[in-house]
Amino acid sequence: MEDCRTAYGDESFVPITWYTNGSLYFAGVGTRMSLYGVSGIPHSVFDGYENEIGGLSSGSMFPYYSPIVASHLGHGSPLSMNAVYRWQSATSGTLFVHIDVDEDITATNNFVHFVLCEDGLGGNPNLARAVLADEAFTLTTAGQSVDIVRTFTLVPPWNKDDMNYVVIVQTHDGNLEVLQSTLARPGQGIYVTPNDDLAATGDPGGPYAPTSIEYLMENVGPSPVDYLVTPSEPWVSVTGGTGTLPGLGSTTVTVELNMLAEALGNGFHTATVSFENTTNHIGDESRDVSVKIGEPALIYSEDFEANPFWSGQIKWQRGTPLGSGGANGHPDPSTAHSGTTIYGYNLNGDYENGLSQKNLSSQPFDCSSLQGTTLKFWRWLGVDDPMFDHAYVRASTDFATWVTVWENGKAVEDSTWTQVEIDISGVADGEPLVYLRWVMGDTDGTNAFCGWNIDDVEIYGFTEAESGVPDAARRSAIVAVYPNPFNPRTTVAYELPEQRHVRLTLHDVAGRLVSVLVDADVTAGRREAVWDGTARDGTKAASGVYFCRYDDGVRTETARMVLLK
Ligand SMILES: [Ca+2]
Ligand SMILES: [Ca+2]
Ligand SMILES: [Ca+2]
Repeated sequence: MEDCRTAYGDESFVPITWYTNGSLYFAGVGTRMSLYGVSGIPHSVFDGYENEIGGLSSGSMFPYYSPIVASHLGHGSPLSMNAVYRWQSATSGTLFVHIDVDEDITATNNFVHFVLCEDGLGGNPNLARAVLADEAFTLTTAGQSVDIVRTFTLVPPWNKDDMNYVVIVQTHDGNLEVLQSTLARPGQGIYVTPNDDLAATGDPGGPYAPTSIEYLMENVGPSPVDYLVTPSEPWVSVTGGTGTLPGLGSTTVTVELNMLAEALGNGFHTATVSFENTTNHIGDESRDVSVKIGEPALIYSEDFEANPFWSGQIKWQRGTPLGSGGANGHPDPSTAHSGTTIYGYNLNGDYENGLSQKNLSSQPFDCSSLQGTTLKFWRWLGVDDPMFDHAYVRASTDFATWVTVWENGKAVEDSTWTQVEIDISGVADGEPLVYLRWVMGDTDGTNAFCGWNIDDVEIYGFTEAESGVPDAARRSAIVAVYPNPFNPRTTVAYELPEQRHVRLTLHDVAGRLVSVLVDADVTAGRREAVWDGTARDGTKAASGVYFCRYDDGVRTETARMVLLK
């Protein structure tokens, strides 16, 4: 962790000072406060602790507080922070703040503060003009991150050229430690909203829903940038994906599934769309596109007729239900849902009063290739209102942290086997180890019910779809496209092991046929086809992304190519 004091020297630290009253009051901080940062250095301007202090550098309190500040400057910060601002108009702007947690945070009751400061105000450096609405900062674990946005307006006579935008993360408990602060720098590059991906579902052959999503791409800096938005798969189209954005300009980009998506097979298909700032790549980002086609497949089923070696605490038992209990609600079932065997909490009657949570834990399920993972099972449950007694279903990927995926929202009094379906995709999708747990309890001191009985546990999911091409045939048919990007001429090299009828076609991002390069019987070996940038109708093709599709009846393959004029 860098020590700013060592890195920049004491003389680099300038006070950011504000007299807090009225709108400038920080709850829990007091009435006067100042901070020290490195003038003009946008990142990690404050690398250390800061306590509540007061006074200008020329003020009477400064000699007293300055050594306190200096003594704290060597502490490392658990956060790194990056803030930019941009203008929507002459006087209104937006702050974009990204905070990464680098080390676990023990400080509590933390907030992000946004302070608008002005140099030269009353002859002082960095005096605060205004404080924007605080944001509770709840992250505590290394690896977490958050994005925060604030809009602000300058009020006359504030001097725009002298304004500084300061972001501070501070605990309101204990020593009022400042965890990190930074100066926002002027925005640059592109910024894409919303953060959402296009996640579609549908039947084989379509239609799918949703089929498109609209993004706003903004140039948050003052200089023009060129941009290029490209999908990774030919079944995704981009409209408005290439051009130049003037300074502070914006454009709408539509990403949609095209007709090629209708040919996708059952399963889960993924693609990415990259938003590229081709001028300087500041702000490059991407969004995912996915299509779930058909019904999720049954991946695992457990009927408990053979011992699955699940682990049950206390009265969790695998065996034949006996139809016992039912002091409240209904008794346990007298027959299994399938075969003769189930898992139940106390196969011979009701749960205990005053019970702490008792678990039935499954063996791990491998869901690493699944999306949209769903748990289904048959339940015969008796449990009182959750004001008194509890039943849960939980899932975990490490057998340590458990996520509750179901709990009794009211009393449950099953008198028949009932199938339950629970979406566990948020926990299970893509995870190699997924544990399930049925929990009986807590229960209060009176009124016992028959408790959990479960049978025929099933896990469903969408599996990542194969291309439909056998592995042996998946070796690259298109060897190279060169040059790429190109203008206007490029060569597609391909290879085939035996004579076949080859169709080599060019499509635009909407899947429309632009040109046919090859449609002929071709002998074995490496071959080349040249495209001179002319479309079928004789016009010159526009700048943008094209897909070259190779099909020899055995193999199909698609390569991406970019025409840049
Ligand atoms: Ca069974
Ligand atoms: Ca009870
Ligand atoms: Ca029971």
